[in-house]
Amino acid sequence: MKAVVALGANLEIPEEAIELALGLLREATDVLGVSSFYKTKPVGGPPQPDYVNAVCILESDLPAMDLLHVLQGIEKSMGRVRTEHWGPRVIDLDLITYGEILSKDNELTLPHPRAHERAFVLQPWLEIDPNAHLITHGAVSELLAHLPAGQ
Ligand code: A4P
Ligand code: MG
Repeated sequence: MKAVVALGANLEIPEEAIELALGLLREATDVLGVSSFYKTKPVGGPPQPDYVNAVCILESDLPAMDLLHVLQGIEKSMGRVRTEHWGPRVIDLDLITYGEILSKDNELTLPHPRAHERAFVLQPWLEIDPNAHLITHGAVSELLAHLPAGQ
């Protein structure tokens, strides 16, 4: 099944953190495509450095929860320490969609509950899949066109 994974980093050298996370993802799954890296202003949270964001599309046979655990394992191996909600991070890996799975579980909500309102996810996703759509909210191109500034 195809998964869309969003990567974000805003500590140390963010581009290197994203490259490293992509390398680790390639060891665990079949990465089909990677967007450019986007420099973005932080959305929410405390004052913090700008982010680098990217999106990749991968193919995996893992059950959804196992794929989430792969992402969390990579975060952990890269030294992610969870302190403040929406605070700065060495690396953040979010599962945006996985096939057509719908889940309202707090541990794994699919599609990701905030993806539809975040330019730093939608823009790189659209770059690598012009037909991208969110089963809950529709075409990514439309969502992006109607986002308020600063998201
Ligand atoms: N969780 C539930 N669903 C998912 C999912 N689809 N993918 C749970 C990943 N995790 C999911 O995540 C908190 C909990 O969400 C986990 O226990 C997991 O089981 P976290 O990564 O520990 O915490 P977080 O990232 O601080 O929270 P969250 O809610 O993922 O934050 P967001 O919404 O991802 O926002 N600004 C810019 N420019 N770029 C960014 O990348 N990122 C954030 C984080 C804020 N502002 C940003 C950026
Ligand atoms: Mg996260």
